[in-house]
Amino acid sequence: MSDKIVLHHVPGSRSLRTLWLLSEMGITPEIENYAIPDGSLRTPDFLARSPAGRVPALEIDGQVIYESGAITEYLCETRPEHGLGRAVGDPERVPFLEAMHYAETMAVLVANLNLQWIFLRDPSQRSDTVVKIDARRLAATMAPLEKLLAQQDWILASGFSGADTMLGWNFLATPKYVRMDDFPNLAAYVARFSARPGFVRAKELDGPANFGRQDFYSVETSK
Ligand SMILES: N[C@@H](CCC(=O)N[C@@H](CS)C(=O)NCC(=O)O)C(=O)O
Repeated sequence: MSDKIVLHHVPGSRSLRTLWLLSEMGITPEIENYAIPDGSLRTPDFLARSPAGRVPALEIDGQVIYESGAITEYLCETRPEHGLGRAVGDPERVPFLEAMHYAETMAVLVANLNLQWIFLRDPSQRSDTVVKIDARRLAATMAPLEKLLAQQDWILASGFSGADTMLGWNFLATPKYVRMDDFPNLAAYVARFSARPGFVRAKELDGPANFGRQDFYSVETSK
C-alpha cells in the first residue's frame, strides 16, 4: 500500500477543511491544485477520483475518498491518536456527527451564492430574490452557532476537533455574504482558530484563492 497522501485541492475551497485537519495532525500531503472555472475538475482522470467533479478528494491508505465530511470522519477514526474525532459511545458523538452535516447545510448556501455572484458568466442572469433569500438563510444557520460560541471556545465543549475544521472553514466563506459584525462570537472564533499552528500551516500550503475577488456581495451594494 502506498504511503503517499495526495490532496486534490482548489485554494480557498472546501478542500481547505481537509488540508487544515491534516495539518492539525502534523501530516503534509502532496497537493494537486485545480481551478473551478477552467474545466480541470471535469477531466476523466479527476472524475475517476471524485464522480461529481468536486474537491476535496484525498488519496490515502491505497484508496481515494471524496466528500469532506467523509474524509474528516475517516481521518479522525483511523488516526485517533490526535484526539480530533468522537467515537461511538463518546458523549459528544452526536454533536460531532451533527457538525459534520450541519457544515454542509451551511455550505450549500455559500455555494449557491458563489454561483449567483461569482461563477455566472452573464451577471444579468443573477436573481436578486434568490441571493437575498439565500443570504438570509445563511445568516439563520449562523445564529445557533453564534449562541453556542458565547459559552465555549470550540464547536464541542471538550475542545478543538474535526467539527471545527468542518464548520470553521464556513466562516472564512460567509463574510462575503453576511456581515460578521452581527456575529461577534463567530468573529472571535475565527480569530481564535486562525492563530492555531495547524491552521497557519494549512493556509501557507493553501495558496491564494482564485475566485471571488470582491470582499462583500449584496444586492444593495451592487446597485
Ligand atoms: N459535499 C461536498 C461538496 C464539495 C464541493 O462542492 N466542492 C466545491 C468546492 S468548495 C467544488 O468542488 N466545486 C466545483 C463545482 O461545483 O464544479 C464536500 O463537502 O466535499
